[in-house]
Amino acid sequence: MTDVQKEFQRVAVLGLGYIGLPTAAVIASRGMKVIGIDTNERVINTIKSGSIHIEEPDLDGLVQKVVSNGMLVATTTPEPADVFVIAVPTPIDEAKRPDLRSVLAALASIVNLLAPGNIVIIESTVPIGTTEKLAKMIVEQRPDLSLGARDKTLPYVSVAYCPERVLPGRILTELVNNDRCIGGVTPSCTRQAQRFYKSFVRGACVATTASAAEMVKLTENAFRDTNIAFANELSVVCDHHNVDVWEVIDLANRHPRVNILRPGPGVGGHCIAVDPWFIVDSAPDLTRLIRTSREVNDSKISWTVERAAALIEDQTYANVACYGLAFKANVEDLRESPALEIAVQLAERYGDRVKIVEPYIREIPTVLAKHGAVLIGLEEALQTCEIAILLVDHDQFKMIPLAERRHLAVLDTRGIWQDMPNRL
Ligand code: SAJ
Repeated sequence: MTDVQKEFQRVAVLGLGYIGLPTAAVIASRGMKVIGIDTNERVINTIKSGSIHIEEPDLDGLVQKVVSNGMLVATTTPEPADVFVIAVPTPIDEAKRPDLRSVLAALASIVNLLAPGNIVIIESTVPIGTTEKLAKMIVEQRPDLSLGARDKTLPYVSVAYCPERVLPGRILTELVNNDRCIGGVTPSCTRQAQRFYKSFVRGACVATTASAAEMVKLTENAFRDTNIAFANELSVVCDHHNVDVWEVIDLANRHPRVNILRPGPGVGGHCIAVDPWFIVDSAPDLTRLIRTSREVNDSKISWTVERAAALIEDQTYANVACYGLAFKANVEDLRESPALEIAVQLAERYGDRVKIVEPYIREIPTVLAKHGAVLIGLEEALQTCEIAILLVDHDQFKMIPLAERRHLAVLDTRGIWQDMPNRL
C-alpha cells in the first residue's frame, strides 16, 4: 500500500449507479476500504450479495471480488470516512432545468459526519457555481470547519469538483486511464483532491478551479451533441437531395481537419441529451447554438418515425421489425433511448405488426407490449418481417450480410447496412 492509500483509508461513495458503483469497486480494488451508499435498498441488497444491478463489461467480477474480500461494504446509511465522493444523478425536470435534489440530499446526509482533514468531492454533473454553493452550505452548517488549509490553526475540510468522463461500455478502463480535471474551491482543496485521484487514476489529474471543471464537463457533452446535431441536420438535407449522407460524411472526413460524427435516430442516454440544457439554463440568451443542437437532435425522432411510416404504409400487410431499442450500440441501457421512443410511436400506429429485435433485453417494455408489439429473435425477424427499421448499430446487426437482408425494405438510421463505394 502506498502512503497516499494509507492516508485515504476509508472512502465513502454516495450513489451506486453507472458511475458510483464502478468508481467504488475500482477504489476498493486498490486497497482502500469503501463504504458504498445508496438510498435504494434493492440496490444495496444486490451489491451485498456480490451481484450488480447494471450491465457493464467486467464489473460483475470486480464487484464480487471486492464485496467478498470485505473492501466494499454497501449500506443505506452514510458512515464517517476520509473522502466522500458524491456520484448521484442530476436529471433535468419538465422545464429542462437541472434537478439537484439528490446532490443536496447526499450532502445533507454527510455534513454532520465530516471531520477535520476530510475531502468532499462532487462527481455528479452540476451547473456552474454549484460546488462553491455546496461548500458554503457545508461551512454554514459546520462553523467548526473552514474550507481548505488556509489557516493551519483552523480545522478544515477540502471540497472539489471532479467530473466523471467514462463511456458506458468502457467504464472500468476509462475510469483508470482517462485524464481527470480537478477543481477545488480553493487551491489547497484542489491539491488534496488531486492526491486522492492519483491513488487510483493512471491518466493525468489536471488542476483547475471548481467552476472551470463544472464547465468542462458540460462543454464536453455539449460539443458532442452539437457535432451529432450537425450530422443529423446533414442527414436530413442529404435525404432531401437524394444523396447518401454516409458516403458524404465518409468522404468529407478524409479532409485532414474535418471530423463529423454519425447521424442517427436521435441522441439518447443520460448525459449528452441532458447536459447541454444545464448550459442553456445558465445563460438562455447566450446559447442559441447549444439549444438548437438539442432541438435538432430531438427532432430526428419524429423525422425517423415519418420515414418509417412511409415505408410501412407502402406495404400494407408486411410485418415490421425494429432492430434495437438501446440508446446506443452494444449496451442494454434503454434510458432516454430514441430507438425506444421510435418503436413506441410505431407500435401505437401499427400495433402487433411491429416486432422488436433487441438481443440485450429479455422482456419487452410494457410501453410496447400494451400496443401488441412482441420481442422476437434475430433469425425470426429476418425470415418473417419484410420491413426492417434499423435503430441501433449493435455489432450483431452489423454482422448480418447483404445476402440475408437483400429481400427486406430497409430504413437504416445508423448507416451500417450501406454499401460503400469501391476504394482503390
Ligand atoms: N451518437 C450518435 N452519433 C455519434 C455518436 C453518438 O448519434 O456519432 C448517439 C448515440 O447513439 C447515443 C448518444 O449519441 O444515443 C450518446 O452516446 P455516446 O456514446 O456519444 O455517449 P454516452 O452518453 O454513452 O457517454 C457520454 C460521453 N461523453 C463524450 O463522449 C463527450 C462520456 O465520455 C461521458 O462520461 C458520458 O457521456 C457522461 O456520463 O457524461
